[in-house]
Amino acid sequence: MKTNIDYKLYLVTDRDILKGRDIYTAVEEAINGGVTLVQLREKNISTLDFYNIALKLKKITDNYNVPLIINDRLDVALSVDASGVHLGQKDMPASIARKIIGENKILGVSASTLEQALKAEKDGADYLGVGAIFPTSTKDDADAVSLELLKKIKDSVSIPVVAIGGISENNVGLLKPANIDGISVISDILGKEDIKMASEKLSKLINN
Ligand code: TZP
Ligand code: MG
Repeated sequence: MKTNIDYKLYLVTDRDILKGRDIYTAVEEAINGGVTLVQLREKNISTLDFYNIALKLKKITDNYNVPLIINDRLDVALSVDASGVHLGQKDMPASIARKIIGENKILGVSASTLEQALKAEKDGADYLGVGAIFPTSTKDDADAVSLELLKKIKDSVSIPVVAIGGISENNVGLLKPANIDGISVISDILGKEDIKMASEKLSKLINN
């Protein structure tokens, strides 16, 4: 069920950035530091590996009552009974995904223009991931979104808006005027030596 989802500190996983550290321990530390939502994002992986990682990660997120969202793969999301799925602009169309996953699963959509944001909302998205709001080296094909556009998107839709891309403890304050619902972070949490402390820092900054 998707009641009262807290989008404030949304962790997206990336095993490359973990440099061999265990993804399950990393996510658990991040949750202990204040992460409110987790997205499992895997690229170049077999379906079986993706499924197994998702299944194991869900046991951890369930322990903390933190929703688990699966990037791109509706089948993986449904097979482990994840809380939802996150789709990019080149993934399954949101309207079709909504039909497949039903009303009770969370549907997130990436948007980097106002048109994409409005369409995603119309197609049934529960929230938007908007970015890249700052330069990032984590996703090499990310479109840039200005702070002005982020604010415009937030003001134009009624679903929650989460900013993503290059967000760190050093620049998160710049997002304040956009009045968004949360931030989505990879490297400023999973790239840090102390993952729990990194999430605590971000959590404090967004809850201050
Ligand atoms: N989508 C837009 S930017 C991005 C994704 C997945 C990468 C965000 O990673 P980081 O390390 O927080 O910049
Ligand atoms: Mg995708």
